[in-house]
Amino acid sequence: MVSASPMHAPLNLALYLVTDPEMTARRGLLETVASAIAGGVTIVQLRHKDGPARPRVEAGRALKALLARHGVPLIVNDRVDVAQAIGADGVHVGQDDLPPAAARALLGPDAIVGFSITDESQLAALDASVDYVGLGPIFPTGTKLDAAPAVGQTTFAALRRRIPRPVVAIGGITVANAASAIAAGADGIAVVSAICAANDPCAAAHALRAVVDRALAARTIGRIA
Ligand code: TZP
Ligand code: MG
Repeated sequence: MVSASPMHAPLNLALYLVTDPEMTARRGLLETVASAIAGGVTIVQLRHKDGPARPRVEAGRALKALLARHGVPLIVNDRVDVAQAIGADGVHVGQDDLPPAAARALLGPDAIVGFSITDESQLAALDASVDYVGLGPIFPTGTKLDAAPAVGQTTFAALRRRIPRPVVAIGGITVANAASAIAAGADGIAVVSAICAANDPCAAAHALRAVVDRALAARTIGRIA
């Protein structure tokens, strides 16, 4: 059993925006994220897979300043060193990145440490240093070319029950299927294209947030009844 010991403020994973440099290029990273925050995004991950660290750090510092004004946490994908250089709130590591415990040791007790799980074999790697899990892909996605196969709603629900942590669903989530991710036990949804590639990121975020809030409320009422 994994015991929870977060030192940071309670996490709101309801609508987790993962940025993509190409999809946000048209509008600009900061403008896209600002628009998405106005629509109701609750947490943001800077995901910038390729290229040198310097531009990533510069973009990240500007993003951190924007998010701090709105009280929205900034998570950096993969790179603990970039998270430190930016003064980000935490890091999200996958199976091939620094182990969560190493990320925690470097970033300290106040940092948010997220961890990706794509299948049952990876559940064992979950330890006390992990604050939340990104579980998926729940649905097929064209955004991450090396993504694991989509698990679907039923397998997602079974995996989720075995994770004693808040879980954010990721992969192929749109306004049409977001409610089913929450019904499968997710505490929130993480999206890239549904917001970054939207014509109006604010409207897209607003629509997603409304679906998530409704589905979370329905789950709470179901539990009470
Ligand atoms: N990890 C698993 S699926 C995925 C990541 C980063 C991409 C999700 O992108 P989209 O556009 O929301 O399907
Ligand atoms: Mg990674």
